[in-house]
Amino acid sequence: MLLKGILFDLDGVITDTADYHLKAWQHLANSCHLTIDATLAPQLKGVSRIDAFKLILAHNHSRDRFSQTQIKQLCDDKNDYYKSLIRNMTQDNILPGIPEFLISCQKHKIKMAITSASFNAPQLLNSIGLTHYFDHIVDPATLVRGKPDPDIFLKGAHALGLLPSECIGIEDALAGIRAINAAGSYSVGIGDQHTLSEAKLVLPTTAALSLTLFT
Ligand code: B16
Ligand code: MG
Repeated sequence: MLLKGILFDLDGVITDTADYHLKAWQHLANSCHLTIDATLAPQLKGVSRIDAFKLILAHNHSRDRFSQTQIKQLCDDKNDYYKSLIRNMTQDNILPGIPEFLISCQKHKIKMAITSASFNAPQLLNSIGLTHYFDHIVDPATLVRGKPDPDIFLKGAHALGLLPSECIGIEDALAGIRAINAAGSYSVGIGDQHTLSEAKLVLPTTAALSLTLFT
């Protein structure tokens, strides 16, 4: 494959915010007497806010406990808490090796897009000063279906003017790896080899990212 584009997940790939999402879900779950155990926690990664809350409800056998209006309000509450956690984000929240990797990609004229499910992505990227590296940020509001559906990665490649097969996707969540594979891009997982075994390549941390792996 001649690599022409990279489709980056944000939370857990560029920033350490995956833990902040989980913290905000834990906070909401506690207030509703719901539990999030070690099996459920990784399943919440990468999926949209509403889908994550539905997973929490299903896991607690509480699918019908709240009305649609209440669900929307509780998701807003989670987002308010999450936003309070990321209010003071700085460059210190960028994961190891990411600035060097972005500089190297830019030098080699590789196009880059953000393919994050998060509505907070543009603001977060601004806070950490990385917006200028990216040619496009896919707007999650335009998605028909969230990860693991390939939609977000297909839109990312298209916005870069590339075929999905000319891109790699980098993800920390299984839902994201499945979406990349379904889009027809080369999937790179960041994290646990066992959890992300469906990825074409798994790296333990972002510090291991290097263009030499893909050329
Ligand atoms: P928000 P990513 C995802 O971001 C997170 O992994 C996931 O935990 C979160 O539910 C989702 O964004 C939506 O985020 O509530 O901020 O709109 O991993 O796709 O960058
Ligand atoms: Mg992620």
